[in-house]
Amino acid sequence: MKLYISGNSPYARRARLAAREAGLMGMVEEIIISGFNELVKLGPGGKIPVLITDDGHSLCESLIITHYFNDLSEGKLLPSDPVQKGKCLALESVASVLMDSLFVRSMEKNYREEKKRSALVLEKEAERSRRCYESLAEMVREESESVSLASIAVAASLGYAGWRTPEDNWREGRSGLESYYDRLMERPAFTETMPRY
Ligand SMILES: N[C@@H](CCC(=O)N[C@@H](CS)C(=O)NCC(=O)O)C(=O)O
Repeated sequence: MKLYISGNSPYARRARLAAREAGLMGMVEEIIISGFNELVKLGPGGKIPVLITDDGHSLCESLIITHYFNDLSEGKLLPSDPVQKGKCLALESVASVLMDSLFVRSMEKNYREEKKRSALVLEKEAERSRRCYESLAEMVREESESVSLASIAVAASLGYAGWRTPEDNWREGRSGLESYYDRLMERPAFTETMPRY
C-alpha cells in the first residue's frame, strides 16, 4: 500500500501512527508528497493523507484510513467489547473535533493575510478547542496507556496544538492529560512521527 503524507500534517500523523501501532509498516510505503497538485491525481479531495490500497482503491480521510488499518490488523487498535469500544470512539471523536478546530485556526492565522482574517472564526474555534481540551482531560482520567485509535488521535491533535497554537497552553491546569500525552510520547511510533518544525 502507498500512504501519501507530508511531514507535519496531524492528519497524516494519525494514519502513520495507526500503521505503526497496528504492525503494518511492512506493508505500507510512506511517500512524502512534493506538492498538492500531485494529490488531485490520487482523488478529488486533494488532501493529505491518501492511501492507495493493494487493490488499487484510493482512500482519503484520516478517520477512514486509520479504521481500515485497524481492520487489517484484526482489531489491534480498538477494544472488542462494545461498551469499551463506545468509550474509545467517544474519545477519538473529541480528538477529531479538536484536530479540525486547530487546523481551521492554523489556516486562518498562518495562511491568510492579517486584514482578511476572521476574528469571529478565530474566537469561535478557540472556544471549541478549549472545550475539547477540557473534555479530553476529563475523559483520559480513567484511560489506561494502551494504544488505540483514540490515543492516537489525542496525541496527534495535542502534538499539533503544541506547534500551531502554543498560546493555548493546553498542559496548564491539566496534569492528567499532560502525563497521558507524555507517556504516549515515549513510544517509538510517537517519537518518530513527531512534527518537526
Ligand atoms: N478531514 C481530512 C483533513 C485532511 C487535511 O485537511 N489535510 C491537510 C494537511 S494537514 C491538507 O491536505 N490540506 C490541503 C488542502 O486543504 O488543500 C482528514 O481527516 O484526512
